[in-house]
Amino acid sequence: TIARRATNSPIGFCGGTLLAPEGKVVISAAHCFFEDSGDLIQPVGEIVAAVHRHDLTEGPDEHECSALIEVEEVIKHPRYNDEYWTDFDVAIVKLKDAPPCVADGTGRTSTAYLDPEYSQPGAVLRAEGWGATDQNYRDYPEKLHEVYLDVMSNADCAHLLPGAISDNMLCARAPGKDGCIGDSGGPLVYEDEDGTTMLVGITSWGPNGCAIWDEPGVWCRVSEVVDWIAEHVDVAAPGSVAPTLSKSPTVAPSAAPSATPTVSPAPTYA
Ligand code: 4AZ
Repeated sequence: TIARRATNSPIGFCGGTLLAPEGKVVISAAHCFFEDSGDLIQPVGEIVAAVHRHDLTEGPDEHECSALIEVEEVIKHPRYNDEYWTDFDVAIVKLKDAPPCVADGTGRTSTAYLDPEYSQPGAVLRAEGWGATDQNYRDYPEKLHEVYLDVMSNADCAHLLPGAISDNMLCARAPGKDGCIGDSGGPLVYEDEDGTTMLVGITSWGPNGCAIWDEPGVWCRVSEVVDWIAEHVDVAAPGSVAPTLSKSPTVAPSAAPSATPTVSPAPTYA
């Protein structure tokens, strides 16, 4: 979760996704950090990323994989709010340090790769966050929540939300499930055949409340902003970073290299 340092509040104001493989970059939503005018809402020095923290009631250093990491720089998409309100709602959040359980190579803190492909209607994707769980934005969970949502076609979505849906957005819905206030910036993901987590959407906005069937939630479509992200940070493809395997048959590794992506209780996002 991404939080304000000054308030020392355990509640973050937005979600984000640690970018694989290093996890030193968080992909989040531009509107989490920038006014519509493009000015920063608050100085970068006042923003921290709380990583591997599923339960917000626990301290930020609850266990060896959790940490509060300072933010070095936040970059918004140059076309944020370009043609439509909340168009290109993506920000690159550079962290000063890599999260401990990514940096140590154990992969206990999960990261995601950017999905370069246009996600088709019918795909089922997972949204995660600590956003409101009620229609009145009063109830916020202590633990990370997840829901599975069906991707809609942009044409169907534009029919429901006329004049609001650009090609850089993706709509998804499921009965009684949605992203909501507080989930912004967080992930819309799936796991590929290898178990690699792929980021398809960035939680962005909704028309009027949450989980209203005819008013789907809207995500920034990652495939449309991959090239821009790659201009600023290293964007690896899954498998492009070869695991370091010992070639020596005489030394047994203390722990066998495993295809299992994580031993942590659940996928972890900033
Ligand atoms: C928000 O403001 C927000 N119903 C995120 C998602 C949705 C609505 C609002 C989708 O963080």
